[in-house]
Amino acid sequence: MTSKHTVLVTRKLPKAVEDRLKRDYDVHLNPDDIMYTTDDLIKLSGEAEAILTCNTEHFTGDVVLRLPDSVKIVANYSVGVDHCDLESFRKRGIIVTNTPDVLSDATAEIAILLMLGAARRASEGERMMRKGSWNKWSPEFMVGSAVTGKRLGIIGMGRVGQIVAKRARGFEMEIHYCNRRRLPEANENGAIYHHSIESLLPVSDILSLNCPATPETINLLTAERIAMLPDGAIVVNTARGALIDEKALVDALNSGKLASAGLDVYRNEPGGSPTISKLPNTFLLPHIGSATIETRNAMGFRALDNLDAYFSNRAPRDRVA
Ligand code: 8YV
Repeated sequence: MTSKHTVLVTRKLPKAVEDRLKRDYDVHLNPDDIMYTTDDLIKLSGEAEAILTCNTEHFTGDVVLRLPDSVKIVANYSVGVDHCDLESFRKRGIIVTNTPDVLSDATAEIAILLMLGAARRASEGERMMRKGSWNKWSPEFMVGSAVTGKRLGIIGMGRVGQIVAKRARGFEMEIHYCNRRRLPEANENGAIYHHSIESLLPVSDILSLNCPATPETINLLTAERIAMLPDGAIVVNTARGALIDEKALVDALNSGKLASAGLDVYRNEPGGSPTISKLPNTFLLPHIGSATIETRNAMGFRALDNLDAYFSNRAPRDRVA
């Protein structure tokens, strides 16, 4: 009988994923979902050959250097890999994988929810009902703006961006996008390509951020760029908080330059921004883009497929380093 390969799992995962892990690996699970410090992580990595991690663990250059030599592969339970210093992994010859595709639909659903919630002032209305403070109606009461027929600007037309566009077409939105590369015409489905963010912004009644956080995209939405959006525009972010200058966003929401913002991601996670949370014209969620049981299972299975491939001498399909 061949002995099983050893895997350290940093967070508690859905049962179906943990069952498969237990069946196929000698696995160190985290049933109490303890948040490991870097020292814990290094110590627990012990003799592990693989680590299955979430984006809550930060693999900085220093952490990667300290990983034991036994670790050959880090399989992320996430599509984003901005918590991993990929160059340091490459230098150490440790393989890194992610989980693309399987969370695109779930994240696009949340982008649409944020658009609708921000445009139709859903958060204000919901809070009013819960507080029992709805005591009047007038023609101008709780008036928001329509989503139907508006121009949607998408920054990052990858897997998620393309599904957001597809769903938005159901609201007869005119789709504009900016991406490193133009999509093949057949995949554009009428979406209008912009070479630059500066060209995209003035036609974005609603702006959706759908690109990864990389050195090129961090802080991409600055005060100067927000000023280029149409007055009363709406900003939606399901990608990463680091894409937005949060102070500039708050200023624009306070001045009325932006009508509202729908956010699922923040610079500070978990927690978010107390300043943003105080603004009435925001619709806020706690980073739940991929939080459906179907998706969270699929993410785990995809991470496991990558480990299975590595340990049977096949190339993991989602290798990023
Ligand atoms: C996950 C995400 O919740 O996959 C990603 O990049 O941002 C999220 O949807 C998280 O990363 C899980 O590790």
